[in-house]
Amino acid sequence: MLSVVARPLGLGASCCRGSRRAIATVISGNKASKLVRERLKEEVEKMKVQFCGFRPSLVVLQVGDRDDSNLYISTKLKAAAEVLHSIMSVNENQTVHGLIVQLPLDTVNHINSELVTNAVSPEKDVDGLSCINAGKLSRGDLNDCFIPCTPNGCLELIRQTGVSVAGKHAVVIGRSKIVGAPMHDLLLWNHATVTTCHSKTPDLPEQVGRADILVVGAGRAEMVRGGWVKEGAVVIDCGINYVPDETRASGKRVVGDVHYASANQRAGFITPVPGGVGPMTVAMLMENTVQSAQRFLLRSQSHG
Ligand code: NAP
Ligand code: LUD
Repeated sequence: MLSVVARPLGLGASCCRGSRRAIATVISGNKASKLVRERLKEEVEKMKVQFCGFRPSLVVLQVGDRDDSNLYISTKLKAAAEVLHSIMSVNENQTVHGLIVQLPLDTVNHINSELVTNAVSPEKDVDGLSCINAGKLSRGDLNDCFIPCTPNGCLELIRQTGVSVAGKHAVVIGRSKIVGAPMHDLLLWNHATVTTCHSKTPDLPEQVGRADILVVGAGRAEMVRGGWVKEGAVVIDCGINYVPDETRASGKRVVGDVHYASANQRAGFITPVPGGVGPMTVAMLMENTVQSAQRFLLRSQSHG
């Protein structure tokens, strides 16, 4: 499934140019996600020819009308029952292969997000957030589940460095259902030794200093300082934080959870924000949707 070929992107920061340290190799999520999308386009084209115009289909359900989501829906859903009803009807719709419920849910209506994500049929849960898919991932059944898109994209970016995961010490900051917890599982079952840190971890800089591979998903602007990072480490920054910036027309700019300017002096490889994990998340959502459509075709063939 993770078929973007891993290849070394060049020398890491562990190599010195004269007396000055080399700067980390930038792992481009923009480039890597483009490759994934190009490959998926070919696969979708093949399905279209082989199965009379068949197309993978994804539904993104938005609850409420948060202006930071890109999808606009005209009717505001007011109760969990309505949301669940919509999910059930998409679950039963044979022309749809993927369903995600955009998070966070509109807080005004206090809908239980656990209830909502678990209502999505596991075969269409291309976000990998239902307890069935999360349980399979935590037990190491990686080929029989949907892996959440952000951690899956992070692993793909790590693979692109050519640095092997097996036997490495990986540190994950964050334990959310969408980023930290599945990232921990994915690294573990790719045979890293994993430490997961969270808001009660008392010695974050020390833990970070032990990481050959560091994945950060804390939602804290530029929290991880360059000085904490182990020399030559692979640094993957999931953070998307908006900070005020008077020099921009928008009055703000996006930064990660890692202080990029200092961390790239010590890391071997580092993802930028923007243009790192974000575009890979979207590419992995497309990958999971195509995979779901392929599984759907296999099931319908075996049922005659
Ligand atoms: P979340 O649900 O708020 O979880 C944040 C996690 O970080 C929690 O486990 C929290 O610990 C931990 N944390 C918070 N402050 C910390 C600190 N000072 N030290 C150590 N750990 C700390 O957030 P999320 O949904 O996982 O998202 C994390 C970040 O990734 C956000 O910036 C989000 O925008 C971004 N994100 C990006 C993508 C993408 O595609 N690029 C996708 C999803 C999310 P506790 O558990 O103890 O509270
Ligand atoms: N809900 C997600 N909510 C928010 N950034 C994403 C995301 C792409 N159910 C569900 O897609 O997986 C999800 N499933 N999430 N997120 C965040 C989270 C969800 C965030 C950023 C991007 C997906 C992205 O493409 C660009 C980048 O990093 O280059 C642009 C960033 C910018 O604002 O400039």
